[in-house]
Amino acid sequence: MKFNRTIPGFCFLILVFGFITCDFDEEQDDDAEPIYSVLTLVLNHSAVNLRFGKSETLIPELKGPGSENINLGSVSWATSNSAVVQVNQDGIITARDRYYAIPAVITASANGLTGTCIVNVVDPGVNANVGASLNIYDDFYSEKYPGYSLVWGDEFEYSGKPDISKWDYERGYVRNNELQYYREENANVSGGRLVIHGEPVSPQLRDGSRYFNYASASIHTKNKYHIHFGIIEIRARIPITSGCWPAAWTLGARYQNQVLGSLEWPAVGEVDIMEMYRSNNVPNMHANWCWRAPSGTWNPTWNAAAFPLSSIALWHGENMDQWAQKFHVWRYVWTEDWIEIWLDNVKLNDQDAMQSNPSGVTPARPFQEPHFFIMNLAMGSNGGTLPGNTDSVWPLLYEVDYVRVYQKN
Ligand SMILES: [Ca+2]
Repeated sequence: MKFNRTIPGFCFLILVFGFITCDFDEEQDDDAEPIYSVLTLVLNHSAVNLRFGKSETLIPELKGPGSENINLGSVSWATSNSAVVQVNQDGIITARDRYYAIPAVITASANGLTGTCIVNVVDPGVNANVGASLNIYDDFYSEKYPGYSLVWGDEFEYSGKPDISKWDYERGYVRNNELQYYREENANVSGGRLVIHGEPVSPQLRDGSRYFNYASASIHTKNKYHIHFGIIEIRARIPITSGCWPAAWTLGARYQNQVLGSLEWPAVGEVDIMEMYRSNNVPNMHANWCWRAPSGTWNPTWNAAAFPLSSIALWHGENMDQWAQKFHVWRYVWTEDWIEIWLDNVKLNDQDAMQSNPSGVTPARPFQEPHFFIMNLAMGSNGGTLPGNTDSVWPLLYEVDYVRVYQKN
């Protein structure tokens, strides 16, 4: 994402609620038969966990008053995401995406009625080693990671400015032709949260030859705390307004670091644990890694995943605005072998931790190196067009309840 990159032209579309069960049953038990007071179209499953490549038949049935006397008629089928789960006109669904998938919603329509089934694609063979060793799939909200201890973090249970023993600031203009001027006053701690607020400013702020109509903040841990394997948890509530670009991410600790020896992006490695911005005015959640491409000092190779926020909200049965009103947990699980990015209890993307840069480039393996952590609210650029200055949406708030880092004992 960062550094004027070109957005990768592909989006992995994805899943994984199924991992939270130990035996990976392919079907969930539906609830006991409810009483239907009105004519209703129901399917034989309201939710299915389906293994990659497998199929299941959905059977529609009318329920409710007089249903026994009504012919169902022809049924038309649709899937919310054909990249994840396909459905044919006989109601047979097939799981198509291997490792990840946002749950797909299958809809049957007949007689002016619709029935739905939520389908999660599961594949317990993929990355099961990580899940088994960390035991994190059984209870997502458990704060206990067997064999791990909390080693660093900020609960933001104080008031004032972010703790300077942990955080530093980016200032002024930094990158990507973004429209905001970064300054300390736009990052504050209150109510148990870090609050980064983005806002229009007048008169303009100036950094060299650049002038800025907006102000925001970016805080980071460079030379304060460097993460080297472990689990990062971030609980946050993010703005999704057009034009905003909230992010929680890492860079190799030697990035332009006068203390450790200055290396450049993307060779140092970048991890986008959380990034939300619009593509074609559709809000997308991104989960990415990048490192250096085979040629060109500044050229990245991306392992990128993007998800329409509307689909993510659907995991919770919500629309985007409802989703954005709540806090959510991003989790970065980084072992010496493998790395995963999770949002709530769904894996968004994963990466081989041994990934190499091209021969002769330092560092040889960017995800074997310590990284520092960054949280910022960018505006414009990839974020798209901002609302007018008099819009009631201001200020844009990026609120962080906590950041926690766990490491193996
Ligand atoms: Ca807190």
